[in-house]
Order: sequence, then C-alpha cells, then structure tokens
Amino acid sequence: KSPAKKTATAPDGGKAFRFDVGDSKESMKTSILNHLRYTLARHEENATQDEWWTATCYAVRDRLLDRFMKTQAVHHKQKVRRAYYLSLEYLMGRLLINNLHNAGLFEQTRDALTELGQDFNEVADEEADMGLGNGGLGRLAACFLDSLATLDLPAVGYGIHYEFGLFRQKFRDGYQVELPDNWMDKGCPWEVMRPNFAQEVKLYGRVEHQMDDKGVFKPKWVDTKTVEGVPFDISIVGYGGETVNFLRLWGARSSDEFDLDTFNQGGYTEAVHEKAFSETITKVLYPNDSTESGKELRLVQQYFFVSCSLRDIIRRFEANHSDWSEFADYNALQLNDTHPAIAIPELMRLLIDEYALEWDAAWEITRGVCNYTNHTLLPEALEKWSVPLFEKVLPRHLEIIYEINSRFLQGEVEAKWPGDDAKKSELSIIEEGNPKMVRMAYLSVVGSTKVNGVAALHTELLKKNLFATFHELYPNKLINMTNGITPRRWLLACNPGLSELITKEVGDGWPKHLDELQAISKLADNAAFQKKFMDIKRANKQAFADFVLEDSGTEISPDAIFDVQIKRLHEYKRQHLNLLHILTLYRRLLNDPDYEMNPRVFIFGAKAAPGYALAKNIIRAINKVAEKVNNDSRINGKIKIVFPQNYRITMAEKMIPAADLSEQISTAGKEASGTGNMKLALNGALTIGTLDGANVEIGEEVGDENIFIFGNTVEQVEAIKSKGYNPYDYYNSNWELKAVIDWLRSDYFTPGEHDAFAPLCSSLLEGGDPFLCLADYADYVRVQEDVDKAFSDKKRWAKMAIMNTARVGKFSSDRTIGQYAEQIWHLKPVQVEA
Ligand code: B1N
Repeated sequence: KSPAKKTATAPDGGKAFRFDVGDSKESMKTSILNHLRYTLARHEENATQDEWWTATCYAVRDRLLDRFMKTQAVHHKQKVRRAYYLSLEYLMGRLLINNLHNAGLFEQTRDALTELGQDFNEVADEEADMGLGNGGLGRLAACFLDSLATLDLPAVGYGIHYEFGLFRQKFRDGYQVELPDNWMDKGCPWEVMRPNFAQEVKLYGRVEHQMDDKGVFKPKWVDTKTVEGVPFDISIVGYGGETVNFLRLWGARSSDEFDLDTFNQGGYTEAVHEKAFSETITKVLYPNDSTESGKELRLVQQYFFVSCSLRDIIRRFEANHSDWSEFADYNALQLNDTHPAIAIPELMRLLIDEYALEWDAAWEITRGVCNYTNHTLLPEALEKWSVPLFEKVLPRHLEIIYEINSRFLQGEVEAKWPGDDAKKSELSIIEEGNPKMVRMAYLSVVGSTKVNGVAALHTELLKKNLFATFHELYPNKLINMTNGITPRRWLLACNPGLSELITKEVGDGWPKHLDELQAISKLADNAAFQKKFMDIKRANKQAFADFVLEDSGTEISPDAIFDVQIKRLHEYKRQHLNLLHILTLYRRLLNDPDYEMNPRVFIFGAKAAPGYALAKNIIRAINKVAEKVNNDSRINGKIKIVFPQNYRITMAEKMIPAADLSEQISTAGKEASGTGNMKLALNGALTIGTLDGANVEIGEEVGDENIFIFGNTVEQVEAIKSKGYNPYDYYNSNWELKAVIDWLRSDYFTPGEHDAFAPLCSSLLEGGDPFLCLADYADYVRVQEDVDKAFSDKKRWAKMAIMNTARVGKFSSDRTIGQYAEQIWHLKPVQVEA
C-alpha cells in the first residue's frame, strides 16, 4: 500500500503531538501511568500486577520504536546491505529486563516502578517466556539478534508467529505431561502487527506447461490454495547502541480471495473449514529437537514463512533498486539449518516465474545470496522430504529442484568426476528409493555460497563425513563459525551480583567486549577476590535453593556442590549416564555410611520430545530415583536430586548463576556445539565433559587444569564401534556398574511396579547402548571423584571458577556474529547517531 496522501506538517514539526519518550525516571513514570490509563483503560488504584507489567512494556516499547524508526530511516536512506536470518525457531525468553539493560533504561524504570508502589521484580515476573524454539538452535538465533543489533549491523530476523510455543511440561507420578503454552494469554505488548505488509502465499495445486507467444513452454502453477501471512514485528535493541533492528514473525490467516471462491460456490461451511486450515499453519511449534518426522504441516510451515520473507525482502529491494544484477550486492541470507532451505527453490521460482529472469541469472543470484548453517550430524535429524509429499504441496518447487539437481550432476559433478555414476548418485539431491526423498542438506550445500559448522570439531567432522565429497568439490565452501552466547542476557542481566563485582574490577566495557574479563584472571589467587566471587556464587545458590523449596518443597543446601545438567533430553546428551553416577554414589553411601564425599545436589532441567518414548522413560527414572534419594534419611542429605518442571529460558537464568559444575557429557562426535556449556562457564561453573562440540574449545581457553575432561574421544568412539561394541563387556567386568543397572532394573524405585525402566535398561544392554554410556562410565565416575576432591579445596575451586569466567570471552556471540559479518555476509556496521 502506498502512504496516505501527505497533509500539511504541523508548524512545530509535530513535536506537540508526540508522547514524552524521554529516558528519565519521571518520563518513565508518566509513560507507565499513561499506558495504564489510555492503552489498558485502568486506574492505577485498581490495576493488577500484570497490567503494570503490560503498561511498563508499552512504555519501554515507545522508546524502542522511536529508535527503530530512526534506524530504519538511516538504513533506507543509505541503501545499506542487509543480512537476513531465516529461522523456524527463536527462543527469546522474557524481553523486559534485557530490553531495559540494552536500551540503558534499567535503573530509571526500576525506580519509577518502585516509586509507583510496585515491586519491580514481581512485575517483571509477570512476563511469559517467548518460547518459540526447542533448544540450542532457537536460543542461538535469539543471541544472534542481540549481537547483530549491538554491532550496529543492518539485519532482520524472519520466523513464525506461533500461537503456541514449546509445550509446558508437568510431571505426574514422574511422567512428563505436555500442556499447551498459551504464551500470549496476557497479550504480547512487544509486538506490532503490520497488516499493510501482509504477503500472499500459494500452496498445493499442479503445474501446467503452457506455450507462450514465442512458442516456448512456460510453467504455470495453477489450482493453488492461497494463505495470507501477516507480520508481527518485535524491536531488537542493541546494547548501549542506537541500532534497533527487528524480528518479523509471520502469522497465517485465510485470504479473502480464497474464501470468496468457496463462498461463491455455496460452500459456506467448507469455506470456514478452509479458513481454519489456513490458521493451523502457525498454530504450534513442532516440539522436536534433532528429530524430523516428515509431517506435511511442517513443510507447509517452512514454505509459508520462507515465501513471506522472500517476498518481503524483494519488496524492500525494489523500493531502492531496479536492477536484479544488484540483488546479491544488497542482500545476504542465512539459513538456520535446513528448515528454511526451501528458500533456494522459492527464490529461483520467484525470479524465473514471477520476474521473468533466465535460469542462469536466477541461479547466480540465488546461490550468491544464500548461506547455510549446519547444526547436527545426527542422521535422524537430517531433513528429507518424500518426493510424493513435495509434489503434493509444492509441485513447481519439485520441478525446480530436479532442474537444480540435473544441472549440478551433469555440470559440476560430471566436470570434476567425468563418467563417475557412483559420485552422481552419492551427491544427488534426490535419494533413490521407495519413495524417493529430497535431501535438504544437499540442496542447501549446492545452493549456498558458504556452509558453516558451529564448532571447530563439528566443522572438521562435516568435512570428514557428512559433506566429505562436497568438500572435495567445493574446497572453500565449508567454514567454521564457533557458536557464542550474548553476555547481556547470560551474565549482565541474569547474574547482577557477579556483574557488579566484575564491573568494579575491570570497568563497564565487558558486556560489549567480553575479552576484557581476562583482567580478572590476575585476581584468581587473591584471597579477598576469591571470597567476593564465592560469596556471590553462594548467594545465587541460596536464591535457587529458595526457589526450589517454594517450587517443590525440597530442601537443598547451598554448601553442597550444585551439579547441573540443563538441556533437551536426548540419548546422545546422556542424562542417563549422569543418573548412573548418581546411583553409584547412592549405593556407596548406603553400603558405607562413612563414605567420604561433599554433599551434592544434582539439578536437571530438560524437556523430552512428546513422541520420544525412551527420553520420557529417562525423565521418569530421574524423577523416581529423586523421590527415593531425597527422602532417604540414611544418607543424611548427602545427595539431593532436583528436577523442576518446565525448564525454559527463565529457569536457566536462575540455574546458571547458581551452578558449580556443568555437565557436558555427550558421546564424542554427537553434540555439534552446545551453548549451555558456554553460559555455565561464563558464570563460574566448572565443566565436566567429553571432548565434544565446543567443550574442546572451552578447554583450550580455560586450560586443562580448569576443566574436567573424561571419556572416549571421537577417534576412540569410532574404533570401539568398528571393532563391534558390546556393552555387556563393560557390564560384566565392572561389578559396580552391573550393580547400579540391576538396581534400576529392580522395582526398588517404583515399589510394586516392575519393569518401570525397562526401555532405559534394555537400551543400555540388549539395545547395544548406541551412545556408549557403559564405555564411558568408569572414566566418568573416576573424574567425578577428582571433582569432589577439587571442591574440598576451597581455594583451588575458587581459582578454577574465576579462571573460567575470566577466560571464556571468546564465546561471546558478538565474536561469532563479527565472523559471520566478515567472512560470510561481507556486512559493515552502520552508525545511527543519537
Ligand atoms: O544446535 C545448537 C548446538 O549448540 C547444539 O549442539 C545442536 O544440537 C543444536 C531439528 C534441531 N541441532 N539441530 C537442532 C533443532 C530443531 C529441529 O527441529 C534440529 N538443534 C541443534 C546451536 O548450534
């Protein structure tokens, strides 16, 4: 839509009509009260706490929108090059406190609310997490948005406005139960709905090849269904800076045009049914982390948001440019895993079918702008769509993919390996079989300029295994971009005590330059600093203990080791190996009441995919062992297990500052990177981990003496497997291991209920222990004893913890995004002056 006809500008330039959007405490107070009254229609005397929260968010949003409009005007005027991050997931968590910190409004707003008679923390606690992601991949996207804005990079995030985010988790009799996450039930004051930027998307139908006036057959996609995508924009404010980028999330609604057709045929009920279908597209986030199920609705979701986003990007390009040959100069796309990989054939289709470009020109543009991040080597997580499903949902895209594939195989592959049919079938985007499958990872590699892994080891494994032959063909395409985390959320906001201490020592530059934390390493031996550092840790542990007591009635002592494993529940992450260690200690304590160990609290946070039976069985096992252990007076509270329900970003923000020990115990070669490992180390937790993912690089940074490494390496895992791994070899030769597995097999933890953990136990034995828990058990238990010894030496532990915080500056997502900007996007910062 074009702008409304211009009316005369107000004589004072419009100032008189503006809200007071000043940054002072008094301005904030006025804004909050105004929003209570004029947005929420409430008098401050009877406003509820969640209304205070809403009004506060609106007051903050006003200030962000001012800067947003300024930023976008500068970007538009300077015709900047932009990066577009396409992701099916954004795990944003709460926004209020982080927006306040980043915008420089924290103290004023806190004091304003206090003076208005409100408890600031309670008001902030009203906010529901924006849980539009599963785990690490979605949280990485959220950290990247924070860094992009902080580094003044012109960027837009695109995704889906799910009505329901990741399910809410409850435990009943130890079982995980899933409930809907109605995250918008109080509304979402951060977002701005922009119906004027709506887009239409076509799906289904069939392709006709019609002759044009020049006698050339042209494809025509007909009999399609149409769905409308409406954008919801969320401002993303960078730390301290003036740049405000945005996250644009598409919600689906039925298009009038489509409804009308059906109405006209008299099909009122059918029309309403179809309308409901349209709206299901963005109803719910698929709750799978690292497992793909090939569901039609998921493909529809992917195509829906990609098509809306590409049309939006093209609209923005056309506002400033008319020459398609410039498209790649102004736009860089990043595909967050293969979930948005349909962008490759969709951009080809738009350019060829709708903008009449030739294939070669379209391909040069498409491959020139697309880049792909791989996040996993797990075969079950590699997306493949069946050809018949593709043909049904996106028939024209299937044709284009076949064409891409045939040009790739007959062109590039034939040129490199002439006459080699084995190479062609190996690299083919279409996997032969019944049915044939479209390999989205291969499509992504072929259609991208750069492909990156997310940690050094992961990238090496991509080169050696999954993409080995592609790496031969395109030796410069595969690069590494080690993941990172935003220090604003994961230290400044979540750990105010430690932040304040660090700022006192090294100044206030560290949230933007995390390497400056190095400076505290010289204090690692200083007794006074150690005391301050560990006092803060203790206070954080006490705060978490208070939360646990209130949440579940379990009492835990802040003097114990807080041993934390927080991540999605998956066999490869090996929460069950952790459980075997717990059972080992429990057994030792029962056999020998004088068994010497520091008291430990084992803390878990994890959701299992609803259809992942074994993961759910592991959750129940942990919960049932917890019930027993926590109530066993014989062990004097030496072991406690807490597993709070509904782990999410907000809970991670409580757990991470309180952690002493960070469990990063995946089977070597399976965890692409991990990012929780970085958050925990930054907050002074020591890592016990395998040489997997980013653990390797954390070890390089903090030094061997400040990390607990155990277990088989990738090479050793390969060797064990190729010899023919037999878990019984370990089970039969380690009596303690045998005892704890047999214990779990008995009904000791579920009296009267037999075989409660049969799925777990048989996966470890008869099932062949696919993730080598038994092979790593003995070394894990041994290194856990080292941990216990180290903890007994308070000075040594404090020094190690300080060294962790001091030396993990590399893992700021600012470093990661700086590398993407330089090596992939060729993107320069754009200053938006105050
Ligand atoms: O991505 C994170 C990494 O730090 C983790 O190691 C990695 O496991 C995680 C399908 C995934 N890989 N793949 C997924 C998520 C949702 C889905 O539907 C796969 N998540 C990861 C960030 O790089």
